[in-house]
Amino acid sequence: MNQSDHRKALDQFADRLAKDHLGPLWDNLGTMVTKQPTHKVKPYLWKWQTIRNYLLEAGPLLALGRESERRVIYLQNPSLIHEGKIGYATDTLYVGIQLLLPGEVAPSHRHSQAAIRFIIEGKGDAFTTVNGEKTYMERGDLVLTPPWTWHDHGHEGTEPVFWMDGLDVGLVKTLTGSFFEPYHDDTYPLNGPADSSVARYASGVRSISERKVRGYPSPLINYKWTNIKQALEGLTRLDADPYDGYAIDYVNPVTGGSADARLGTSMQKIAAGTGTKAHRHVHSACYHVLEGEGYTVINGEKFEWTQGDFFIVPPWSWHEHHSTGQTDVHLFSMNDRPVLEILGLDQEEAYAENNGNQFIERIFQPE
Ligand code: 1HN
Repeated sequence: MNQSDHRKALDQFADRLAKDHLGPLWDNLGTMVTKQPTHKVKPYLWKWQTIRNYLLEAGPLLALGRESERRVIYLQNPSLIHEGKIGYATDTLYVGIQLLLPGEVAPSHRHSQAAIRFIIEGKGDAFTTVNGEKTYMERGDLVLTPPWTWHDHGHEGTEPVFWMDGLDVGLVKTLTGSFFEPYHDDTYPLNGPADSSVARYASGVRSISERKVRGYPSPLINYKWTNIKQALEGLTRLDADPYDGYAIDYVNPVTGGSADARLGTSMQKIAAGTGTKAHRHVHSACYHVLEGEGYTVINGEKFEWTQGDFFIVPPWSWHEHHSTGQTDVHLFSMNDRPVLEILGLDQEEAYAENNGNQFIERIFQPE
């Protein structure tokens, strides 16, 4: 048989297999097992003022209740809207921005997705309760809602409160693990004074009353910005990480592992006028600019940001951060690293060329 007859015979054989719902691995191995991670997630950037204005418009338009439990506008990555599917921020991660107005109640429910909140505007008079612990939310705080915990939000103050919601919606959907249950009442009963876990754990130590607490989920539900900022200041006496600047992971104070077992959370400080070298890793990340201005180069594309903006670093993508303003930059980010690490799938690589910095080939333009 010559080569083309041979190919024809193999193709005809594959057609016969397909009729019996079978496939030849010799034609498909390279698609199934790629040499490096492949995906459709593109980086994207959303401006804070756009999101904030839409939310304020949605304020009087949407009353909260059991019909519409949360006033949230989510980041819809344009590269992920296909085949009629809702696009999230990445394949695994979902990010929404929530507005709660004075006096409102976002009713209690629970779900199997892990959730975190990062407070963008708030003076400590709106709150979340998590399984009966009420915690007041201020700008810069990270609040945990571990999977299957009852949670509702309320507001005792006078100004609108905005926060970032991060959930592992895509991951849980892929793993077919989604469960949701509304609570029979708007609010879940309180089981003690407000912010008791902050009182017991906030300095990385624990109150002796907590000796019997086991590690899951994290007993601390609010990582106060004042404490995190102080921790970052402490780090500046040491060398900065070449790829992340001065950076911390939020951790569970009992286990030392990720604060939420599935959603990774970090805060990094890029000192005024400095920048990092580029690297890439398998885990993907959603960034929120808490303060400062600068840009991130992702696979040769420059994403310029200022306070409040959101951007995506897709899996296995070169990225580096640069501060351009007079003040230090603080970047909050959420990622899927804990899950990839548990599965032994995370990898990291440093950018070797050009002394570790990418050449800028394009400037990001919104689609
Ligand atoms: C959720 O429960 C909240 O509790 C916010 O505030 C956003 C997005 C998807 C699924 C559940 C909340 C959510 C969510």
